[in-house]
Amino acid sequence: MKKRIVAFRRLTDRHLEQLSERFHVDYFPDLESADDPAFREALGEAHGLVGASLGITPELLDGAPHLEAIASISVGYDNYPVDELTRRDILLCNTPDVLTETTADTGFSLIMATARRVVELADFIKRGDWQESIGASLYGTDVHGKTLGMVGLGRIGAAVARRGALGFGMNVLYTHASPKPALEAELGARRCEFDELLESADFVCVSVPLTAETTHLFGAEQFARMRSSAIFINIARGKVVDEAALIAALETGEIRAAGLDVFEREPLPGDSPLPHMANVVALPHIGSATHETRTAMAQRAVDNITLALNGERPISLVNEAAWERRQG
Ligand code: 8YV
Repeated sequence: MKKRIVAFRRLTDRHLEQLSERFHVDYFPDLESADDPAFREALGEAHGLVGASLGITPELLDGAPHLEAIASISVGYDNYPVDELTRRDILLCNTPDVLTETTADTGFSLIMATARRVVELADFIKRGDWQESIGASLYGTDVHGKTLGMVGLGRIGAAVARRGALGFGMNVLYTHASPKPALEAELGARRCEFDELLESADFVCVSVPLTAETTHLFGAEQFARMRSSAIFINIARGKVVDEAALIAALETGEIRAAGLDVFEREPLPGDSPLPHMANVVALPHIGSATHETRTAMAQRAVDNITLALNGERPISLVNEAAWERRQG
């Protein structure tokens, strides 16, 4: 008998076909919440779960007694209770690598767009305000040759740093739990203390996972340490930043600008001032959102769940301990 999978969001017909050849699939393309009764009912029978952006709670897992594996269509897994999954011997898989370059492209777009005021000036021309050559009040600031401070030099952080160092001749400073000698040699990057990075960088780019330690890593004190000419970029998770403190720093000119792909609450509440601020470029969490990369992510999730439910090691496994427990 075929094992049963519950899938939600972001799968194409081709991925669904692949899954259906191997498993019985219940697909919820427009799932709005984990409280959907039909979804809950299907989960009660499911061996596998595939999808993106759904808060998985222990209570939800209580209703999924046969669950063996979850394949998230994301690299981040902050909305999964990893320890709880491991305790229940449920494998958690994610999609690293396939989205690295695309997410770094998004990060660099934000660096360029904020520095050169791309959105503000595009709006200027749309309003019909281009009557004569623009004045100094609308000039931007250079990117090339500046100092890029990478907070986190994992896969995505390294790809942003590579763009900066090799493409734009930027000096790279970084913080990371461990030194990265190969990247230091390749990019001339230098590891430093967080405070030194904040005080010296022209661009501070956040690329860390959301954990208890990184929650509100950026608050009033950190923005105060940054240069008044500094530009803040966040392609990680919104909760790494105390958003009220960021808004205050942008309003008072404590920092120059911000490029944000992620927010404390997503979708961003309609009353947030951020997208309306002239010195902010706000994007709706599009880090990995290209046709090519979202397809590759979905394929990785399909491959992960297929391997996991066949008793083989998935390509990208978050909780190694659950795999070992299942083997033992
Ligand atoms: C996801 C992301 O699409 O992979 C990640 O961690 O941030 C995005 O690429 C998003 O998180 C959906 O869950």
